Amino acid sequence: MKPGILQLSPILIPAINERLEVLYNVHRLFEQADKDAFIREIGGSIRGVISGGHTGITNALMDQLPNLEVVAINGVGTDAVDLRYSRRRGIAVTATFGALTEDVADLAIGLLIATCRGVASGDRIVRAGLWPTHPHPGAIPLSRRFSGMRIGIVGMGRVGRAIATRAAAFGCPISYTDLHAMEDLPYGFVPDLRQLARDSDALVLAASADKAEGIVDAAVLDALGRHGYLVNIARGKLVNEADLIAALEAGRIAGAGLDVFVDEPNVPAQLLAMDQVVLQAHRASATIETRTAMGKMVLASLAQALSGQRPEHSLTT
Ligand code: 8YV
Repeated sequence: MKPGILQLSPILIPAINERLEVLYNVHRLFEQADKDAFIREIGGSIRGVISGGHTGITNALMDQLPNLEVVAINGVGTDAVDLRYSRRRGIAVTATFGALTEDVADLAIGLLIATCRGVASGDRIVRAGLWPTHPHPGAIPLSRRFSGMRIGIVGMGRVGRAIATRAAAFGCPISYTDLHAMEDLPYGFVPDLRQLARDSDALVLAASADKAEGIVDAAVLDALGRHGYLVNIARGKLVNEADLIAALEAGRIAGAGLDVFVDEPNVPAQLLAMDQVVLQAHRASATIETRTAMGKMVLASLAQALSGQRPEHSLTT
């Protein structure tokens, strides 16, 4: 009999789904109307789970899967899976490290340029037929230059480093903060986040959310200042969203490019109404290339764990 796999969120690459179907008895929880009844029915047969990065899996659900051997996270964030609990139960938790670095860094740069150059607001002006009314009020305001901007990166992991490489090619001086300075990097290390914000024209969040909730608060935003931009391609909860909204509303920062939010997929109404904010639906890793690479890593992790090997990218076993 094929091992039972519980899939918690969709995978949009047909070839990956086909391969999963060939190898496993795949149960798609997101397609079920009565999820509790479904888990009661098939929970005992589940040996592997595929979860999203930011959606993860609760301990309550893992409790209902007594034969669970592996949680393969289709992403790099491990903040939504309790690693300590998984370790205690001997469950391997794997992630797709390295697979999404380039695309996430690309979108960070895209959001930086879109935000400071007013790409989305410019698009809205053209679509609304306001271009011919220029220079009347409501027409096209000047934007800000990206090349040469001082960029402060929060979190110098794989993604942070890839953002730095790209921004450096635009002539941007780079500084960063992390738990410690990294000797192999040519960029300035600023231990204090508020100081980093003060020294930067744009702050880019690329940190893991573990133990870092709400680190970007009113004080950090005020340090960034009224000409400063915030870009977040990491986790919404790194930012105190109420403080961010207040700072944007009052013009205490210039704008924000956001791919992630505290309560996805719900985006605060105030942000939706702001012209100086560029919004994305948590899709920095959502390219065919990256999602294919991620899917292949998920397949490899499941195969390794369910054949009794230690998965190459396990964090817990
Ligand atoms: C994905 C992510 O959107 O890697 C992560 O942690 O948040 C994103 O890459 C998500 O994991 C898709 O399942």
